Amino acid sequence: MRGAFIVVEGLDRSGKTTQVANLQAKLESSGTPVKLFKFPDRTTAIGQMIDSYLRSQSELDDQAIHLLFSANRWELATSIESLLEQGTTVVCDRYAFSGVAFSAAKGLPLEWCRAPDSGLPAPDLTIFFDISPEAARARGGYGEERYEKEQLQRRVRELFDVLASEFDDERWVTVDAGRSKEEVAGEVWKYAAALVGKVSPQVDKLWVP
Ligand code: NYM
Repeated sequence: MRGAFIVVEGLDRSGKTTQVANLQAKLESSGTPVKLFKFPDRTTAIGQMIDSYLRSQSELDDQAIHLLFSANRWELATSIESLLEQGTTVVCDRYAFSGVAFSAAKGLPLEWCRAPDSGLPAPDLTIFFDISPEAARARGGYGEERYEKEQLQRRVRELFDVLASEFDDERWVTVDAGRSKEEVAGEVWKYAAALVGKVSPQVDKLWVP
């Protein structure tokens, strides 16, 4: 049985990273082999260019940074696919949905943004962490990196809604991330536990008609 591919998406400061670590620990203790990915993966050569851009240490055209974010996923796509085929569950902190939502929020056309990620391994389930931009700001930390501005986050949230509307309830679920860590963890676990061991043998391709 192949591994499940679970993506966690959401606005900045929605608590994704904490919950992804928690989910990894729970899967491991339930005996499910699991590997965590995080995009952008700032450790690769491409990832270092992205990191420098996000920390405003370099400037890039919107199109150029968009393509680097996508290339950063493609450079790990084969590893993700092989892990899934070997039976390892892959949990991913952000994926192509962040890629499209953040770049389209800056004004690039949505379909242009989607094209470079078309054909990546498709998640079996995307768990979207929904939080109002006001609540995210109240958690602290906004403003340290590019994109951490309330108006942009509002537009990103609308664009995530557009992307979500293309998936059925089996493939995309929304979690209210404004609640306590324990409540959110409980709901994430409910979705993950229902999926692991029940995925179809084939890994689908994202955004391929
Ligand atoms: N981001 C993330 C993008 O703009 N495009 C992408 O493809 C991805 C994966 O990078 N504000 C943005 C969203 C975040 C920022 O992410 C860094 P994180 O999870 O804070 O490291």
